[in-house]
Amino acid sequence: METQQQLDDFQARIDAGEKIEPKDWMPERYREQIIRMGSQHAHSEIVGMLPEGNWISRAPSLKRKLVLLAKVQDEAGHGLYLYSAIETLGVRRSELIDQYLYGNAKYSSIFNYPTLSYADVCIIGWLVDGAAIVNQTKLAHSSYGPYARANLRICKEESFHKKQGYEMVAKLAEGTPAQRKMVQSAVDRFWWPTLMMFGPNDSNSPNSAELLKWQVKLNTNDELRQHFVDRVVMEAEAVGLTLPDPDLKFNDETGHWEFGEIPWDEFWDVVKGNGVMNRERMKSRRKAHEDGAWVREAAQAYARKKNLSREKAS
Ligand code: BYC
Repeated sequence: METQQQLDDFQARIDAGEKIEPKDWMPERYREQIIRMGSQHAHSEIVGMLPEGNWISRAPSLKRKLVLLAKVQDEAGHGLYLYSAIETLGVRRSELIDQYLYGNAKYSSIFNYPTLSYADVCIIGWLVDGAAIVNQTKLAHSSYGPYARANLRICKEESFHKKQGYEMVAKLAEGTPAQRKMVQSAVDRFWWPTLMMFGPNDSNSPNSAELLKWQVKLNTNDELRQHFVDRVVMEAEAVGLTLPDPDLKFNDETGHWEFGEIPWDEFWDVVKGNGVMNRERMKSRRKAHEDGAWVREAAQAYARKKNLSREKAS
């Protein structure tokens, strides 16, 4: 039973800006929310390797191939930092992975869109990593210590991804007419799905109130989305690309860029599993997991053997 005094003391720690660490007392609901959101974040990093991984063998030069390989590998690392952070709450990684591969855990909607050209990979670096940084820079100040620290580390790598993505976009935008057409088409296809990454509007976000009260999230979905749009409009202008929104206009009074209505029906359709690539992505991840079963078994057997010999020696 959680007493009112325990809940009040916990809230006072949060309000004072203290970090909550794994062995500290916490409400069960706080623990559940960190596990839900943090594990979804981890799954997103892992599934997020697929759209870009699709282009590793077809990158246009050795340099671009090395850059892409390193980036995709970084995303795997981000997933592992996050799983480790969430495991501190007493849940096993295998349980989290089962919920994602065979249960109903979610992952970011953005990774259910196909990468049709190499320019899509460049746009993922610029827009998708760019959106992820806006979100994760704030999550690096989240109240749960291990999750905040994982995000801090992720942000350092993610900002490098965004810069290299933008550099590739700029190169294509100043290239041949065919290259310009290819990169503009990628912007057109990825713009709205990128804005959806920030989640539903605040009025339709059931988890936000609790997460904000406990400072797991420091900003609402709409605040972060606006921050991202304000940054990206200038970046698009600088490389001569058009954002596919006729309603985009600067509001002198608010100092922000106003944008059109996000296609929410499409968002919920993708979240429910009906996006163009949902089934394909899950099929690939399940196959990779099942094909890797022998590696996990061998690693566990090795660890058991090592522990036994250590016990005998002591
Ligand atoms: N996609 O109450 P709400 C990367 C779900 S990867 C799917 O607002 P919350 C990268 C939401 O889960 C990093 N589902 O939720 C990798 C909830 O459902 P449940 C990606 C979504 O948690 C490779 C319901 O809708 N970043 O950077 O307050 C290559 C209601 O939503 C989405 C993260 O994962 C969505 N977009 O806020 C390149 C960030 N949005 O769970 C790059 C971590 C909402 O109640 N996560 N839903 O069944 C977050 O910041 C928050 O969870 C969200 C949602 C802002 C996404």
